[in-house]
Amino acid sequence: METEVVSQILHMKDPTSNSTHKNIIDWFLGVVGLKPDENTQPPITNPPNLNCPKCTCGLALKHKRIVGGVETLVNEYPWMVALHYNNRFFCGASLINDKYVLTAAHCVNGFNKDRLSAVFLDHDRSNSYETTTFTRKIKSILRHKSYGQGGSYNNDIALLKLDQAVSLSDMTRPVCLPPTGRSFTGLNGIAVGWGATEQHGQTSAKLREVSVPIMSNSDCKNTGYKNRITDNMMCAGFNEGKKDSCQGDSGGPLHVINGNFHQVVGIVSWGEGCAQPNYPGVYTRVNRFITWIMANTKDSCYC
Ligand code: 4AZ
Repeated sequence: METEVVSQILHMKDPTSNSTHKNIIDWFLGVVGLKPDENTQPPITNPPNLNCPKCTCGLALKHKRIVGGVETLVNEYPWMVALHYNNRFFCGASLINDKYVLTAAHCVNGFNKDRLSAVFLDHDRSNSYETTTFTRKIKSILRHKSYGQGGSYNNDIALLKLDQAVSLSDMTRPVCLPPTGRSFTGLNGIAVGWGATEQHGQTSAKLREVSVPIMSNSDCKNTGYKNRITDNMMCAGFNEGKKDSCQGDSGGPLHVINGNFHQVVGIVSWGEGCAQPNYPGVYTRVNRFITWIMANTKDSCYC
């Protein structure tokens, strides 16, 4: 959907602006999606009138290091949000700044915002004593206006504005947004969610994660999906299936780790069943929407 480069907003260095040998190699590796980890995130300029505190995005609580995945550590992903409707869990979401969570448009299609809530710091949803969660109501739902146009699940992205900002800390911090222009092909994606651990199974009580390789879109169009894959989507998974996100993981993040920083490169969106051979998981390609995200979250503090 979006192609505009927002390096001004994200203060990204233009990799072609310096002609040293190293920069050309870095640029080439970046273009083919193999750029080595960097330990820095580009600084973001927040509106001066907001008095935004200094903060850091994307740091997992403990950096060590669904179908076929493993349980996460308790509160390992401080941006992970459980969306509830009528007090019942139904989708994932990611905190991206102090006032907005990012999720899938299909998660909030036709929903009444007054029945929605965003639950922070949960891990085992069946145990209300394990962690101290907190909840925000939703002030507004912004579904991408082109959701579903040009292909089903195309532009499957939405922003939920929280009724009250969250105070950012080590326990609650936003995930980093990915830079524009990169494909992430060949990198490992980590999907996180409370979704079903098998096709047609129940959602998981405990938060889980699964590592799945990100495919090129041309490879993904050679799977069973053929031309159902648009440029606004990203596929991740194995040809033989086995590991995947699943029903209930929708709206949650697919991360790439850049140094110590987690970037939300995808949003769990759709798939033909779960972990089926020749049908990888399909994710919203977040870096196609950076301009849209920044334009619609101007009243918030980024890290
Ligand atoms: C779902 O129904 C769903 N295998 C989410 C993700 C995937 C399939 C289905 C990906 O919410």
